[in-house]
Amino acid sequence: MLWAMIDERGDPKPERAMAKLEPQWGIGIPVNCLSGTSTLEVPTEVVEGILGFRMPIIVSHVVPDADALGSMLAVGLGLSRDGCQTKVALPDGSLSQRLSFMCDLADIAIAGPADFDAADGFIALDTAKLGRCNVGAERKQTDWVANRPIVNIDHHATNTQFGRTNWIVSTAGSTCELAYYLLRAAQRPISPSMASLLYAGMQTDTIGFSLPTTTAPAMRACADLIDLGADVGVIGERLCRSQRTSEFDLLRIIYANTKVQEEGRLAFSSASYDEIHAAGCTAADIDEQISVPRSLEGVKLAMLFTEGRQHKVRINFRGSGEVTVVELAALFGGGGHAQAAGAILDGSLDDAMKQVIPAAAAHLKRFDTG
Ligand SMILES: [Mn+2]
Repeated sequence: MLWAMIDERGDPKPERAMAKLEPQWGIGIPVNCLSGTSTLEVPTEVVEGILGFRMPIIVSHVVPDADALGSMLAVGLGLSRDGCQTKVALPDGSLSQRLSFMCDLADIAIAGPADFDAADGFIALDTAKLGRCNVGAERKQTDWVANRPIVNIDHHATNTQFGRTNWIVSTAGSTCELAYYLLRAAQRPISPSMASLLYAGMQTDTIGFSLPTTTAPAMRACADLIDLGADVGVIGERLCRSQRTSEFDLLRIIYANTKVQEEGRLAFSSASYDEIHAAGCTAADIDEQISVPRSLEGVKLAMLFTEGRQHKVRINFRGSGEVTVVELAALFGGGGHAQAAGAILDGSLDDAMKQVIPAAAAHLKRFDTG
């Protein structure tokens, strides 16, 4: 199985030349993106790879979250300059209601069919495997890469290194954190909008700076972004306090459908195609709702089953404490991070639940100590 072969967790520490960034202390007010206080080594070939493009398309994963969108839009804006026409891949219907404000922050063109033909390469961000790239269902069936170079930048432990150049840092809390260092290493200016986009991705992928991936360097990177003009108040309001009634109604369903098993250690919920659409939502709006079953005290393994498209059931897995879930997701052809993973099953919601819940209960038992 593919997922099992790939990459252990931990810093990959590539053995190649590094463009080491040094903090520039004592130079007063930050003048540009090079004045940050947080550092991470960015492989030179990655910097050269992204700067070598003239007409790249930036790609992230299907059902893009704030980390995918933030890194894609900020890198797209950062690379746009005389002599480089950058576009982003964002097929119709793939943007959630909640995150549409992020596109409003970024004045960047969305790639159309002619752009895909003309592109001299791709930058993939926050995307664990080629098949997850958000390029549209039809294009996905084709050889859309056509031997052109891909620079692949990600923090998923299960990344398949599908790029010609790969920079995978599975210890990073977000791809936006990596994108920040990348833009600095490439000496590209970071505008206040770009800073807000990167900050939004860092905030959401660490669940509001509440996961252990919220490291001191990550917080320093956030401080740099605030210095560069990230609007913390506006981002917080848009991400945390701007739910539409449709999203709120979907949450009611997720709460009502939540069930608990295994002495309170396994919690799961679901939403059928009819329930999602009756609430006024679509598949693009499903993401954060896993936080509902996960929020119960004592839950070690949480799952969310959603049928955003008919007979396609997406399952989000979350582990806490010592419980990892990426192996469980891999049993069903999925992948992701150690404690946050996903899979998609064909068939009915009932069948998916009947198949996955017992496997999850068995998986949880492996972590029993007594
Ligand atoms: Mn991410």
